[in-house]
Amino acid sequence: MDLHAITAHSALHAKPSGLVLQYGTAGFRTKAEHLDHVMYRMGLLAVLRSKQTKSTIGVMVTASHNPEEDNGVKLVDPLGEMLAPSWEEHATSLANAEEQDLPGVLMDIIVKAAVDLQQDAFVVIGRDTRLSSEKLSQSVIDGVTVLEGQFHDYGLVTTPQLHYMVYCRNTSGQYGEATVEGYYQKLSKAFMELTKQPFCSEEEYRSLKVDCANGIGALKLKEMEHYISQGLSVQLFNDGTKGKLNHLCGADFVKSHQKPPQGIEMKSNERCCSFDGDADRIVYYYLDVDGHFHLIDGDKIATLISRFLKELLLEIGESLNIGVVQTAYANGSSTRYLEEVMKVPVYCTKTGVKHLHHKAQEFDIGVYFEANGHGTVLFSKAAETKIRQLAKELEDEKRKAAAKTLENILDLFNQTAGDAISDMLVIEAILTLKDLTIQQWDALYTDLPNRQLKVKVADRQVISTTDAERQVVTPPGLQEAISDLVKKHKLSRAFVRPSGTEDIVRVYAEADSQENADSLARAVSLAVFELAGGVGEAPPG
Ligand code: G16
Repeated sequence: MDLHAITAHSALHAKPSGLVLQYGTAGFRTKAEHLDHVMYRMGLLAVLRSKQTKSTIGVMVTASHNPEEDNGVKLVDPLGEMLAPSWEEHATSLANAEEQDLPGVLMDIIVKAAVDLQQDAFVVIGRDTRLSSEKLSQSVIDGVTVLEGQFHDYGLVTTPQLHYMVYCRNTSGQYGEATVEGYYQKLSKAFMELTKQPFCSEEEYRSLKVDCANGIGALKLKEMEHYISQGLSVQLFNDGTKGKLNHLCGADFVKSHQKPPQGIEMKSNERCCSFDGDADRIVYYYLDVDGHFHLIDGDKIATLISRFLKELLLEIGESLNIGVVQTAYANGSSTRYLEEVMKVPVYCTKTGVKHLHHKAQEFDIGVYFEANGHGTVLFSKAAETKIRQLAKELEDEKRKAAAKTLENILDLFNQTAGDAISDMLVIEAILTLKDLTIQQWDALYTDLPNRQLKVKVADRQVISTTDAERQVVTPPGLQEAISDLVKKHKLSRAFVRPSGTEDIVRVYAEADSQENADSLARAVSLAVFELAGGVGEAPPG
């Protein structure tokens, strides 16, 4: 390891003195102009992680749902999952080391993590469509090469595509071929198998309107379109040709504002969906005949999928256990429906797919979705083997067909991370197979009215939480204030937490009517502003 070269190159990616950043919910995120040093250093760190795990590691340059001016970076671990928590700490200390301390901090990580420097390293890199992403990914490459790591730059890919590449490479292609083409082929093969099955109804030609948030999802869906066109016709909106990334469109906008994105033409009862900026989230929606907007979020996606999987298992006559993982944002009605009607166990974790993913690994089939549309389904190795065996060996034709369907669903999910394209195809396949309209899906249960707001405070870290973020610990008095406000409404619930991707505090409230949910959210926002050091104009209480 050439410490001299490391410091010399670091000077070209100098850290703004005093700047402190945290590896947050999904890596580092802030204004793009503050991230050059972080990118270089994450290149260095990826090489160390690769040497330590003797595996390919991924580095994705994206700020996903954040505004165009932001950017970010996250590391992808060997099985395509998020970086291990102990390495998040290394990432934070490396990103925050002042220039002169960089060699020392690097050596410290090497010793603590027992990295064998003689080992080879391989890093794969991807980026989203932000203007800043290309230059920042060059800085990652600089970090990788100065530590003599080898790399492959996939260029423009969705975040879940990069996760997929990492997993493919570390399983010697068993999970799929580690190319964008291989990704399209794997998914489209499973999708076409599912939608051509003889027990599909003679449905009208299936078409779907997709809002691509003016992001990478548009490019990739265009590339994929012809692979799936026999089963699904997609019409793309906000494809990046004119609008701004995530601006008044995309899954995060639609979910948090509970209204359609700009730039999409919606007729009543048409199925529409939105991706987010790096295509790892998806939400569905439609307008009813009276012009009312209906949002079908991650909770309802999880419900549709778990119901379908349960029914399939029943048909096959196999008792694999299914668990559903949600966060505090899950609508109370969804949790009740899953537990009481569907009788599936539901668990709540902290926000961030890394937490949900981890919990979902405890089941034969772990379904996890955040309400914002970020999620997937994990099948344990044993469950996968069993399903493939049943699909091959069952003699009863009906049971065998159900097992084959389950096998294709398993192949259609991106099991490394939430993936808007993969989730969309799973949902479309389920709706086709069950002959369900979007209205019938929506009618599974009725969401409790809810509202999400953001509050700006001087330092969002003054808020700490417990109980999967449902209770505030600090600052003193805030939880009591929230609990008192919640008591004023029926069927109500509220919580606050510091965002791990934006410099704000998030407020969530639900209640028996939209008016009450709105008024509770506003009152809680005011309490946050007053007790947690709000800045700027106070929110209307
Ligand atoms: C990221 C995470 C999600 C999380 C979201 C919001 O999404 O991957 O798990 O729900 O941020 O996090 P927070 O509330 O902490 O800001 P994305 O799509 O932006 O990568």
